[in-house]
Amino acid sequence: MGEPGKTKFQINLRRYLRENDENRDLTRLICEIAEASKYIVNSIRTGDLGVAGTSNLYGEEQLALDVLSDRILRKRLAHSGVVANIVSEETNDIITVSEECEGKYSVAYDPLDGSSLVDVNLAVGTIVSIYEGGNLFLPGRKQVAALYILYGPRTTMVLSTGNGVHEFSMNQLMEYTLTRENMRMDEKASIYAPGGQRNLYSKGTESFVSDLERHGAKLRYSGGFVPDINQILLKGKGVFLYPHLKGHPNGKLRLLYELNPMAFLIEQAGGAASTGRIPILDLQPEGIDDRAPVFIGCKEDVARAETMIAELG
Ligand code: AFP
Repeated sequence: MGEPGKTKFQINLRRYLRENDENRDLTRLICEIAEASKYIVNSIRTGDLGVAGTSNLYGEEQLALDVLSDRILRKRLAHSGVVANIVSEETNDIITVSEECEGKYSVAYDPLDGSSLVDVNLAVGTIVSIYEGGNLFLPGRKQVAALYILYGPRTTMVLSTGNGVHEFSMNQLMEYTLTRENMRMDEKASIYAPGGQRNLYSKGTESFVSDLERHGAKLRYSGGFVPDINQILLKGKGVFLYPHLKGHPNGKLRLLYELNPMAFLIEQAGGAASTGRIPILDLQPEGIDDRAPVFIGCKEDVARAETMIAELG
């Protein structure tokens, strides 16, 4: 399949999805998100870092880039013709695009996760979770697709539609072409990314991290969920945690548009994602601002975290 002389790893995103018989409307939705990312990456590279003056649901000051990225993504989704409902980290409630949900998709996204890192020139990303129909409050296991776009030295999209996890890289024509196919996690971590204040860790989490260090795992933490997860996935040997903390039993990360999409991708790569007690993808969302603790990465390490938390809390 494919043009003679054109290796599989030059195939662009739309052609890859088509050659893998993906649903045409889902392909259209994913390609619209890819298109939006071109404008987001340009706004990051050249955009105004000034403060927008408004604040989001969490009371966090919205940087102009947050607001701009949200607007870019939302506009393309709203005009795609295949979207029913939208939830964004930057807005306070569900945005209804179409009352007719049959045959359409609903999307939860964080348009610029880690935006506070842009003004110190660290990598940030867009995270997207996609469901069939109009209901965004389904367990993450019901996602039909999840992706993130990492705005780093290279701009890459990591995507799964339930048939493995693949990386596409933006080329000089700003087109995404396949660069890694069917990425797989190893069983054991050699790096770990410990979010949250260590002095607020429970005994179980503290014991888990000490055990990682005893086994020689190295700390790799940037403060950006997308680059930190991307490093763990591409190296295949890592675990990220933003655990339950004293005073913050649900940790910090949001379920709908941070944890569910990343858990879907990592499970598709043979890894695991847990609250420390149950799989992230089995959680029943209650509201758009749901948060949960998370241990995500190599299966063996996530299982060991669950054991230690069961024993020590
Ligand atoms: P922002 O999007 O508000 O910058 O938060 C980013 C984030 O949600 C996630 O990307 C990081 O993993 C996490 O916060 C880092 O949190 P800490 O700053 O508490 O380590």
